[in-house]
Amino acid sequence: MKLLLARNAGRTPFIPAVILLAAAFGKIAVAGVSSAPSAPVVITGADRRPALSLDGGWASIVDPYFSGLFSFHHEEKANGWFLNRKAQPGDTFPTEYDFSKAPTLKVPADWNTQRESLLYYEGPIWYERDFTYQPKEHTRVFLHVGAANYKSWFWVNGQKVCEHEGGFTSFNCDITATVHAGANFAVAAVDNTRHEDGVPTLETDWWNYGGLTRSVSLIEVPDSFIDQYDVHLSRTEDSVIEGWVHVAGAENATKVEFEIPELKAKTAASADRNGRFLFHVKAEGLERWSPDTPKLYRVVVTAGHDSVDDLIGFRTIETRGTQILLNGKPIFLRGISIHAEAPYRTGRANTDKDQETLLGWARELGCNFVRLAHYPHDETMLRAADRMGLLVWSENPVYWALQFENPKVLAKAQQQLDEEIGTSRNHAAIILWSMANETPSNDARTRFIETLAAHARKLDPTRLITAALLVRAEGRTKIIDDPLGKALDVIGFNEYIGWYEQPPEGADTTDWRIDYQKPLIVSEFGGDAKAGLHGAETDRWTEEYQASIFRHQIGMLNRIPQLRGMSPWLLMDFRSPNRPRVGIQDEFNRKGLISDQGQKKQAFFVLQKAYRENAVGKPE
Ligand code: GCB
Repeated sequence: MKLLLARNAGRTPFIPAVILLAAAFGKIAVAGVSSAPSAPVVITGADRRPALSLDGGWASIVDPYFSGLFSFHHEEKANGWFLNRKAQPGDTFPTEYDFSKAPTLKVPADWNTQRESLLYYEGPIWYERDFTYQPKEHTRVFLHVGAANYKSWFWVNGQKVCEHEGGFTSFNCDITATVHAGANFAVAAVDNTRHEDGVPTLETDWWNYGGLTRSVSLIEVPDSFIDQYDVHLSRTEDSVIEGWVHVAGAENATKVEFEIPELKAKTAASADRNGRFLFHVKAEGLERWSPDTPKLYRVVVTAGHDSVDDLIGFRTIETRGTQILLNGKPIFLRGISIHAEAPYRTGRANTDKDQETLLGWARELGCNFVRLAHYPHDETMLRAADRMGLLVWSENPVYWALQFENPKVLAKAQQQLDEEIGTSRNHAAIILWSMANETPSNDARTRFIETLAAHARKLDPTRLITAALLVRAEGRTKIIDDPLGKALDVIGFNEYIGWYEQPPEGADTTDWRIDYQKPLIVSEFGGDAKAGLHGAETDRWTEEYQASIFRHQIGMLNRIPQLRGMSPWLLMDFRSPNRPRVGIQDEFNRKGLISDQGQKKQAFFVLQKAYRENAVGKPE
């Protein structure tokens, strides 16, 4: 699209047919020549900004061939038939793309679970919604998109404002120049087509939910505003809070202030010429955040006319030899893996209630830790984890076999990491950034993920870097020696003894050789069971069989001295097209300890007992 805009500079402006048609049918007035859209911006604490919600019903047009954007010779519409015809006054106009007649889709939500005909849909869908707005002086307006899977394009009043790739991170499009007083309209095209050079790529084991899956809003900030800030507890100095604030469009010597009113901690100085303000402030009497005391403080950052008010907890996380230290003390991570699948209704989880249900179950299980697989989860999930005291493993979607040789794919993974860390860096709950899941061991892969790990460390040196590795075997011995381990602080590994290999008792005679003197987390183990299906312990797919896997696994894992955590696969059943077994899976991965309808399976209680009685793992 960008290319095309450039090619057509000075000629008819590029405006997709759907927008012209919306205009033609009385919904809109088409704006003039579109200026080149700017790249989306990362904003920390966007959910703490005053906002005009654009959630609710959006008119929707399903466009499997993307004919709204491409002509019959698959060229961008700038020179296409629709636009040329439209350009001639008096022409009648085909009415295919008429938003005023289109049915609505709910936002935020995946489209797949909203309409039966869209359950398997992979392709583009157009969204349109009207809104009224009153511009204010010296105010910038961003269209904030919580997530749009996988590629998305946005226009406001007929002008393109941005495009984005990556389905699980939030981004912000500057619409200051396009929004006007009174009636406005926004159009989005969202395309969940899978791509070989995508992140993730063609193969995943989850449903490819498409759409504006997270909240959309308009957020207002002053001309010069705080786009990103990092606030954390010092690892080296007692009760010292440090970090930085970045002011976008800062004028020389913009005054920046950082304050935690409850602790009477305050500091102020001028931002440097790059708009950066580094701070370091004593916070006597600070209560540390932990799973037992998830204390959050109101933090106020002010820069010139801008001010943002956040809720932040303070804790440290580090490793010492094979230990993980939370607030300086060894901890064992009693965890569970979670997909962003909504309890009871399926589809994408994105409400406070969804997240509280999922994390409430994790708490009930006895967890102090959750692995949020396999992509960054919604901001509402991270806020809930902060509130409820659950430590988080946050993961980018480098899943299975990407095109590791392709520099464009690396750039996409880095961009998603920038967005993940840029938006989530102040959540006390997050202790681990995970770079990848089950990637094939080869040089290109190792270089790719080492580059990501170095990038993540640069963005955030205060957290630990991990990845879920694959394991190899020599006879009865399982070996963890993937060269990627060198780049990690904490080694994650997945294994499925009792399900994809051997009966559950296979775990009893398995030995482990770990080639890294680093803390170890078993990031996945488990097996499928259909809730309510009973039988002998040897009968696959039954609750008894799954419970047996958990019993034998726990026995085996207790024999690995450096094990410091676990996040079995997984809390709740989730949709996956890879799971077609009729009557059992019915396109759900059934490795949940809880069904998608909330029924707890026997294995839930096996793990709960082990966690509650501290019968698994040792912190040191
Ligand atoms: C894995 C993957 C996870 C799958 C799981 C399974 O190793 O990491 O995404 O869903 O196995 O159920 O096979």
